[in-house]
Amino acid sequence: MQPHNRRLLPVMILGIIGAITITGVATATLPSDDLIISQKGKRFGPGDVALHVGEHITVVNDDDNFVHQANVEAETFAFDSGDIEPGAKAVITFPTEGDFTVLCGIHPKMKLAVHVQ
Ligand SMILES: [Cu+2]
Repeated sequence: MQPHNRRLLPVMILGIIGAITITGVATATLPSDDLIISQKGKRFGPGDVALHVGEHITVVNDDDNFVHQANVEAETFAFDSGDIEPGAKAVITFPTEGDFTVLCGIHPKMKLAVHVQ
């Protein structure tokens, strides 16, 4: 490999990562069985789900009086729904395998375990 090609390598890697990211967003719009997660009673229901890479969950705030959130903070990706008002929902796509915890930033006891393989 010639010296000027080596300098291109980081750029190429960034390009590949960018392409993967764009693909991840695109798959979120593909129709698939919707896995609905309730937030009623200030708890995620069910509290434990298993997915394949690229699949998503739909978190629905079906509580009448509470604003919730659905946040993921992991090494491989992060998601922040912001406030989910009663009746609103957030869709979270999981682009990598691993075990993740979805949290509500408002109610620390709300936890959803997501196993992605
Ligand atoms: Cu909450």
